[in-house]
Amino acid sequence: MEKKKTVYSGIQPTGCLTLGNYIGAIRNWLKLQEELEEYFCIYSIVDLHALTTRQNPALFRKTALSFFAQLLAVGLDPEKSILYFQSHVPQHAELTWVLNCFTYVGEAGRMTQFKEKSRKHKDNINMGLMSYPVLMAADILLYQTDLVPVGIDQKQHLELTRDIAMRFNAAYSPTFTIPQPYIPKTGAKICSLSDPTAKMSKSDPDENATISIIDPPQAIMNKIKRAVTDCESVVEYREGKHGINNLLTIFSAVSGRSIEDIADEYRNKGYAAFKNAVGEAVVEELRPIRERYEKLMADKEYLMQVIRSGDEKADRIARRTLSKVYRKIGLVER
Ligand code: ATP
Ligand code: LTN
Repeated sequence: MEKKKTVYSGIQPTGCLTLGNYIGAIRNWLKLQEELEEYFCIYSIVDLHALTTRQNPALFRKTALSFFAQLLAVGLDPEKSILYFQSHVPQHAELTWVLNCFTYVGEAGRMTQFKEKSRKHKDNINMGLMSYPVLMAADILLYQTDLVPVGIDQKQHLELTRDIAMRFNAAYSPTFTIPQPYIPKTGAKICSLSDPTAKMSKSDPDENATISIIDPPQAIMNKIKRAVTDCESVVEYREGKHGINNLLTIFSAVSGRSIEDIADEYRNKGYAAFKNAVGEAVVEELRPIRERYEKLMADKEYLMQVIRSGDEKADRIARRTLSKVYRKIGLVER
């Protein structure tokens, strides 16, 4: 039998998981997790990455724990996958330092995300922002990862990871597995409800723009009712109808029905009836998730136990890779 492929991905614990994260990323994580014969999945809450922007400590701590519960609630299973906090495995920060020494300033400075974030946060262009993709490389390489499920926006970071890994392997001897991106063809992009030309993003300060997977049913219905559309009244998927296209995409993703099928049913029923149906479909998809989430949050002891167990499993693998790296570069054994 062929060796299982190691799958690794991470998500920053900022805000709540949105419908966009869920449809575009996490459902894909779940699919991979279920293919136990083929894949061994490791998913990380990358809290160190979130430090590149200033966080309120009390809120950050609370959000990160809630985030962990949300990931369990959507179906990530600690019996099947490793689920852990990046900051609890110190090897991430340690390997980042070594890999920083194998990354050129020019390369890091060319990253699109770095350039965009520098433009957006002119008052806080910190070293962490520049080293962000190197920490991501450390995440991936510590676990000898084969496949990295990410959105297209992270592809450039993955290419940098591969370059760093190949550079290291060439300078010493094969140490790191060279990872491949795994970008799902079908992963729909969900847009903001307030500005359907922009993507739905969990750090968006406009509450009406995003649906969190733990929003109460009434809030979901209201947000969808208020979603920005156009001034026509025909429900169809067409160039320029960003708001309606987005709602059709959401409806299709949560119901499993095709966009054409939905458009056929609602074409001439008016936007109000259509929005109502979208809202109900989203509420039904998210209801069991929210119920599981509430149960989990009421049992902190269980949560902490699951976290510790994930941390330990991750630590064991990370430790092996880091000691190999330290040996190869010639650090004195301790
Ligand atoms: P932030 O606002 O903190 O940047 P985000 O909501 O944009 O967060 P990320 O943490 O950047 O999300 O991404 C987590 C995962 O969710 C990635 O794999 C990304 O491709 C996916 N994702 C994020 N937003 C969307 C969206 N609107 N539609 C589909 N997938 C998305
Ligand atoms: N940078 C990624 C999150 C991330 C990640 C990773 C993804 C951090 N480390 C390792 C895959 C593998 C993002 O912004 N989506």
